[in-house]
This record gives sequence, C-alpha cells and structure tokens, in this order.
Amino acid sequence: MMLPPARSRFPLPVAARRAVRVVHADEIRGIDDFYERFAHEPLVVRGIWPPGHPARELSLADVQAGLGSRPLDVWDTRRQDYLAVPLGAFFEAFARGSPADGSGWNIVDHHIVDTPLAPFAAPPPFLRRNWFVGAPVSWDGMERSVVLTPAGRFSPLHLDSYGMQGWMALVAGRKTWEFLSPAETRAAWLGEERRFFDARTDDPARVPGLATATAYTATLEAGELLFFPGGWAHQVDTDEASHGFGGSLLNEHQVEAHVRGWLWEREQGVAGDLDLRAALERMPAERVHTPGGRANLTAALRACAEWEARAGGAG
Ligand SMILES: O=C(O)CCC(=O)C(=O)O
Ligand SMILES: [Fe+2]
Repeated sequence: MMLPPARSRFPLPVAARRAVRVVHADEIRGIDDFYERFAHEPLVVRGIWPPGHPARELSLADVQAGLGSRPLDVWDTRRQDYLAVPLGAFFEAFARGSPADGSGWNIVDHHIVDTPLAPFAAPPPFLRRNWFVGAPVSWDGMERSVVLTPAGRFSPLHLDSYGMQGWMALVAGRKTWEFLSPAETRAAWLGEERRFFDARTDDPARVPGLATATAYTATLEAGELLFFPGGWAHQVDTDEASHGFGGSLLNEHQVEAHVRGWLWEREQGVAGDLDLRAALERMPAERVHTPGGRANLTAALRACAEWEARAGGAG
C-alpha cells in the first residue's frame, strides 16, 4: 500500500519525494524472502507486535525503570561522539522537549542486552541474521537498543557506520524520516567539511546534485517498524516524544553495501573501530546461509583487496 510522501520540518532540497513502501509483517515469509522481496529499499512494517504483545504496553516509566542506574549513551551530533548523561537529567530534559532548532539529547543506540528491557527489544524474525552478534565481531549490543527522543528533536542527514542496516520500532510517538539512495547520498556530502548537508542551517545551493534527486520519506507511527538497507543516508524529525527500540545489522545479504560504506568512511577519514575486512575474512562458513550470500561475501572481500591495493599504490 502507498501513503502520500511525508515531509519533515526541515525537508531535503530534492526534486521529488516518494512514500516508503508499507507492508504488513504477515507478508514477510522469513529472512530469505525479506532480503529477496523487501530489503532493497526503506520499508515500514506494520503488525510486528500482535495485540497483547508486552512491548506495546511499555510505558515511558517502565523504560526508565528498566534502564537501571547506568548513565545513558546519548549521541552528540555536534561532537560526533557519545555523551554519558545521568538518567534523571535525561528524563527531565525529555519532559521539556527539544529546542526549536531540533538540538538536544536523543538516545537511539543505548545498548540494553544486559537489562530487563532486552526481551522487549527482540528484533522480529526477519531481522535475525546478524554478524554483529557472536564471533568474530562480537558487538552483540548493536542488535537491540532503546530509543528515547524528546518532541521536536531533529537528527540531520547521516549514514550509519559500516554501511550498516538499521531498524526502529516505536512503542509511542512519531518520527518523520527522509532517505537518499546510496547513488544520491554522495550529492549531499560536503567533502571539505567532512559532513553531510544539514537541512536546518545549510544553503541548498551547496548541494546542487540534490536538485534532481528523489527522497524516500515516511512518518513512522507507534506500533510500526522502519527498516533501512545498508548505505542509505537519512534524516529524522521527531514530531512527538517517542520511545521504542532499534538495532543495527550486518549480514551476507548486503555485505557489498557494508563494505562500500566502510571503504568510503576510510577514504573520508571518518571510519570507526571495526576492521570490517578482517572480520569478514574470519567469518566462519556456517554463518553464511545462502549461495548468493557466499558470492556477495567473496565480491565484498575482493572490493576490499582492490581498494587497499589502490590506497597502498596511491600512498
Ligand atoms: O531517531 C533519530 O533521531 C535518529 C535515528 C537514526 O538515525 C537511526 O536509527 O539510525
Ligand atoms: Fe542513523
């Protein structure tokens, strides 16, 4: 089904907007079907929590209680780093809402595997093939996180690290997402400043390539899940105070996008701590489930080798 394309307070200066595809969870018949028929573009999935599912009932107070006493990991877009914020201070600011410019605290990847919230944040069955979990990467926390966003907050355009795939499911609130495909994402990169275009403050004349681009947009509502594939840049506007869950994944189905994203980060000097090539080289055969996935992995490793040979030759 199709909805009219959504538009955020700070829309991307694109030629056209197109509504993200919406499906019901029952239409997805397992992991292979998901990657064959759905996962090549952003997707809204309805019906992930059947009536009576405990995640649907989780209040903000339940989330606060379930977090324990450890400070929250807040992503600070100005510093491009995590900030540890005491729980009490965060919930006070959450109640006040974000300043009009959309700044303020936002929690989208505070890991909760070691808290009572973990079972509520289990990814749906079609999102359970994940190389972040278990050896050799062993970044299990990436699989499920809590999401807590005050009303009015705006996350400017960015790519998630390692070209990873992401999902978010809201228990309450609303968020408007705008996406650029991997091919159009580069037009929004301000190379000399090593950052993406910020729709709140930057002159659209700085990103002329977007004038012919199409943004995929969606307003994510409570009870819905949003998925985005590897390498899609996104900006997120939170119209209503929101809480829910999210997670990140890497796997055989989109490993080429992950490698492209990671090599691009290395080129720009913004790559994180994971040596993706080394991890992929050590991936045990039993963690690859399909012949197509095996071929993707081989192609991705070849791309890493070629990139490193070029970078070595250039340097
Ligand atoms: O919800 C937000 O403000 C940002 C979310 C996001 O960028 C993500 O989940 O990757
Ligand atoms: Fe993101």
